[in-house]
Amino acid sequence: MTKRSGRFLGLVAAVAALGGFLPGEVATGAIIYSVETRLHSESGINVSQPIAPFSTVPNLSAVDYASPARRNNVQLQIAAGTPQAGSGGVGKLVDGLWPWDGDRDAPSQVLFSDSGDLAVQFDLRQLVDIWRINTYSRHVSNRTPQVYTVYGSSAAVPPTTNGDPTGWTLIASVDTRNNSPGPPYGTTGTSLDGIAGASIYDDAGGPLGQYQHLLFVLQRPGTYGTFYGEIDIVTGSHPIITMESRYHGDPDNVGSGPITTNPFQWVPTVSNKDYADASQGHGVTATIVAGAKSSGSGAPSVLLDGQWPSTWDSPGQVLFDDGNYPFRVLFDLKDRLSVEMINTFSRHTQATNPSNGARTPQVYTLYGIDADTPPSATGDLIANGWIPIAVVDTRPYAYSNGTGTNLPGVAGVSITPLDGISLGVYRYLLFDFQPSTETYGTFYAEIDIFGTVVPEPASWLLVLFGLTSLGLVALRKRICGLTKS
Ligand SMILES: [Ca+2]
Ligand SMILES: [Ca+2]
Ligand SMILES: [Ca+2]
Repeated sequence: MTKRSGRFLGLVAAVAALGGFLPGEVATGAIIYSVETRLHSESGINVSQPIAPFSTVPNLSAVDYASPARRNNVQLQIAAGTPQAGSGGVGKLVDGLWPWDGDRDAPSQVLFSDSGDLAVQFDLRQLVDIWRINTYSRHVSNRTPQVYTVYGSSAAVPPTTNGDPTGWTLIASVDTRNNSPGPPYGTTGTSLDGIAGASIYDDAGGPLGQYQHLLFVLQRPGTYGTFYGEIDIVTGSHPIITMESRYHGDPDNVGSGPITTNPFQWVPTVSNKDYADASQGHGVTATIVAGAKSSGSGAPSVLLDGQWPSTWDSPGQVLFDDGNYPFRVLFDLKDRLSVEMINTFSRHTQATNPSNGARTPQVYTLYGIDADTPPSATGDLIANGWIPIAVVDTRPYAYSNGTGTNLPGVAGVSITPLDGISLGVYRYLLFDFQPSTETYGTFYAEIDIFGTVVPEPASWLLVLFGLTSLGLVALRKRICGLTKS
């Protein structure tokens, strides 16, 4: 089945689903949602920014379509209801942060109302294929459950601006109180303290629909308003980040010498066939633009040589930095690339002391820009104009017997788009590497960048102009021919 027909069937299914599906019901080709609630008392949850709190709901994102850092100019407004005194503003729904002000009860970091329903409207500024809508809440006791309905409009001007759903298209109704698909979800009813996530999607795999406006009618589950911390609007270019770690010894048995077969189960191994690889001759360069590599480290070109380091401790064959943070590496792709996949690899020796284990985990944020000249790579990258693509942290994805930051071995990360087509068009990519502990830098072995060159917008215009000119010439010839005959 082609992508196009799959998408069409998905839309048909979505339309059919609007007729009478029960919220949360699992059915083929329907718009459904998954929900998870986790207690603050569980391990790993009672922290400021839970890294991977859910198994079926993605963690909240700072790189979704609605994030201001993506520069899509999405506008939010309260359409109906009144936020509670002490509540944060609508901007808290798109700041990419879990609510936290040093406490699990952070009213200024969320949007809520105790006096009635709240209607929040998003103007996406253009028609957008929406693949997922994810919502997040957090409270210390009884303000965690989410009960809401979300509607969409594909019109340039929305049907209403006062929270009335008349004329809007129903997308889904969510109630996290009764749709927790597995343990642990705390107590029943409205006493679900902790954090909750809901993810709305079309289980046929395509977009939920194409909309310019979204209307969320947020209901109070009981006496108290829910503490909404984030709403993510996810499009097809959104990154899916697959992370894996393997150990040099049992049970993973990667070994201490050359790596000749793929050590991973889901991530591809190091490639010399990617667009950026030196062997491909595209002239892609990697340059340290902030910080400095350690004296024993190899040059940034080791990231483009298509090779794993030959042993488990080959500092000259990897790029690393101990303590010169920020440590940032700029890739000049020398062309506008529709980026289809980015894979990053690291390797370090056995765990004879904790520092060794700290050099395999990968912690970085990846940025990009589609411009002839890159913005400044020092200071605040988002303020400079860089667009965040992905936030990576492999530490929670340990191999079977790894713990904490002591994870020696190999780590692989694969960043692919949700729609399987493109992460976006970029001329430059910027890796902002962070240490996995305070002191020791990761041994980066390779960065593979797969993609397809796309023409400058200006050359498209030239091509179109050229075709138009040819068309005019042909037309004139025909007219001339007609007048002559
Ligand atoms: Ca977000
Ligand atoms: Ca937030
Ligand atoms: Ca490569």
